Amino acid sequence: MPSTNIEDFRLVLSNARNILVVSGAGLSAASGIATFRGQGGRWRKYDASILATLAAWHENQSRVWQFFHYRREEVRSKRPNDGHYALARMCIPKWRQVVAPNATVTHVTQNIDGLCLEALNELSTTSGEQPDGTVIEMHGNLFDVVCNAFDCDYRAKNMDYPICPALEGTEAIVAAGHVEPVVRRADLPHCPKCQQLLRPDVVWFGERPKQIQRILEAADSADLCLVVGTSSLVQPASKLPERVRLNGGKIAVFNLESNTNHSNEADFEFVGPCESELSQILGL
Ligand code: BV8
Ligand code: ZN
Repeated sequence: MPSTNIEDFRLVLSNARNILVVSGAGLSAASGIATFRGQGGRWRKYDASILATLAAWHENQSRVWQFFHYRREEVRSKRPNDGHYALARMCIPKWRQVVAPNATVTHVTQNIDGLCLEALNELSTTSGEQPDGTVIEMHGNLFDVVCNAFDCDYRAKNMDYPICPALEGTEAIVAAGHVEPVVRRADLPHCPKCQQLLRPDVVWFGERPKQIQRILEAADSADLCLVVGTSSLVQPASKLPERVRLNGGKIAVFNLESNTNHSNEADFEFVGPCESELSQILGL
């Protein structure tokens, strides 16, 4: 049975040498971004996870780009919440040294909203301190694009609104009850380098997560894993805490609900909204 004792947790935290944080959609819920288990799991009449696949992309690039255009614009105005800032403080020496003086911190997020990095960059700027922890967006970022051509290396951050004129207003057309528009391939985003189609630079189901070797190394050297706001259903992210435990490390779960996939094997479980729980329990 996991402990809920904050003092015991903070003692483990203060002795930790390498901390792995694995976060999911629950971390961004308080920022107004729906979780996949919530209504974020559906878009128009589609199951979001079906659209986040290579098969969907090959079958209907117009629909997949409309989906990602919608999510880009959903996320664009969203801001980090206190949960993001608490984890960002774990990556900046002046705060981390207070609670985990001897620890390296690697924060692997499944989220593609960019809010973990935004919070870290913001705190680094305002504190004037360079982070000594790392944030890895293992499933990519909504505002990154990559060329669809196998022989072109173009990839870039693209904050354009809209990412291409033809996608603007597609959501409103469907919301008004009209048939889903078909955006011609020629009018979808194209690579400035080779003129082939661009795709969102996110990791779809069946695709290799980003920086997976680095992530596995961080898991193998971790003696503490914080599992924050994730249903732990998607691999390989969901297998990382177990990897830490098998190496003798400890697991602390932070989730709105109890009995998530890792609760029974967790050493600590803190049930509640991470946007308020995290900073309070971390002592940051
Ligand atoms: C891979 C980007 C090989 C895109 C995402 C059978 C057939 C085919 C494949 C598989 C299969 N079995 C397993 C697989 C592998 C597959 C997989 O796991 N499928 C699942 C469905 C079974 N995985 C893959 O394909 C991965 N690739 O395995 O490649 C490989 C592996 C290693 C090395 C080399 C090669 C790629 C998976 C990536 C998919 N892309 N996102 C996009 O978003 O469009 S996944 C997407 O869904 C998210 O990124 C995230 O990972 C996942 C959603 O999960 P959560 O983040 O946990 O969100 P969820 O809503 O589920 O839960 C929210 C939680 O928060 C809840 O617990 C809730 O209680 C809590 N919460 C809510 N509010 C709060 C809160 N907690 C605290 N505070 C709150 N306020
Ligand atoms: Zn190209």
